[in-house]
Amino acid sequence: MASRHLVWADGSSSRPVSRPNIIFILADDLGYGDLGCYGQKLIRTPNLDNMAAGGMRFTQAYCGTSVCAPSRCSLMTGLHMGHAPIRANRSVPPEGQMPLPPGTFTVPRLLKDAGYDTACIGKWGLGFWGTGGDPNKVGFDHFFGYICQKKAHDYYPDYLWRNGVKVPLDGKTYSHDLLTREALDWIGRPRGNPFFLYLAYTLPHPAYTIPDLGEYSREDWSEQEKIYAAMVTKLDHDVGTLLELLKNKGIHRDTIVFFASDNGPQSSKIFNSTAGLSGGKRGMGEGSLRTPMIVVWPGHVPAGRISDEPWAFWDFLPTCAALAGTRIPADVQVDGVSVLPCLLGGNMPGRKYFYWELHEGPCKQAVRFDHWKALRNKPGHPLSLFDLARDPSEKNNLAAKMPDLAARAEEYMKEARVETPEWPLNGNGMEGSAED
Ligand SMILES: [Ca+2]
Repeated sequence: MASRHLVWADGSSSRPVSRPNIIFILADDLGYGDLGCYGQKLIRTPNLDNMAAGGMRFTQAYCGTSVCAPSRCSLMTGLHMGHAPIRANRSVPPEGQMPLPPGTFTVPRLLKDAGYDTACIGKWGLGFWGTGGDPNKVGFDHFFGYICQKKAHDYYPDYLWRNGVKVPLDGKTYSHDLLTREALDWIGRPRGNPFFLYLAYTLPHPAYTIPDLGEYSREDWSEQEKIYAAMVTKLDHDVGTLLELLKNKGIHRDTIVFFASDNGPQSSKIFNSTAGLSGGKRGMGEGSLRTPMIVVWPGHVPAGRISDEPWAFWDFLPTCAALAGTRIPADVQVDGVSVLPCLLGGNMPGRKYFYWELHEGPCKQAVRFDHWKALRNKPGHPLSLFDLARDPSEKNNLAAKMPDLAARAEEYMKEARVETPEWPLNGNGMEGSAED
């Protein structure tokens, strides 16, 4: 780590921040309420609960939107759904999804240019090899996993990809285990630079399948419920393994680790996967958009702190810029702000609003400002307005009672978005094939 410099993080008081390694672990379709530390009673997640105890746990952190590709697009580009180039899941033959446009500025580009070693391991879904969204073109030195998110439904694939080369498999190996092995190997490589690992796990997204039900085999639940619980617990176990490796290598104090999910859960009623919040995958409710968010960095991020300050996936890019002591190029538009001051124990920077949309069927929109949340499931329909401070489950629509706030929300929804030929507000959103 000889090449590290000490830099001052934006907004930090007096402590210099050395350019840490950055790991973002992304779960797939994991609900806000699926972890013990977020109130889960049936599924056991001791490692993530410990992680939260050793760092910060956010109770109002948000995904980019409520399905895979656009949410990940927001995470990688620092853009919310009013500006993001990808605002729905769209398959593109022969394999993969609608690609990031050529030249899109991304987190791996930012960190690569700042001298980081960079890897994406897991599920990509932002463009096939050779397109503008080719992982190796957007700044990742190393890629291993599924280039196509649809292929990621298969946990026993015939192949995965490593840097544009097909890696044939026997079709009998649980792919999650390969992703974990690759991540541990890559972290363990000797290097002189800090590193960024985007570990985009596929658990607990369907297909529901797992080699071993483990501690849930005797539960009086449906087979699918037992598998779902075992998938979440397996994910938890391997997050624990990764954190243990950082400790064993003595680099845990030099590494900031984020854990989140890309969108709300698909079902799993017995588990109360949204912790009582409304909506799930593909919606605009708090249960659709809120993610568990845990951040650890021993000695820097306060241990055991729980924060109800909202922030969102599009803040990750500017936060990485602050962590790496680098600047976002002046010609790059970013919607997020660095949340590093808050992660270091200070205040969360203020902002006007958070904005989401989704183009699968008629365009859905949501906006949050202060503790107010407005959403609309179809263009032209009246919006609903909720007071999240009193009504986090979004049951009591106040739009008629509070027309001034509803009008403000309406104004923000207009202001936040740029109409493009790809993503017209009044389009049907179904051009190409929608998918998970
Ligand atoms: Ca997902």
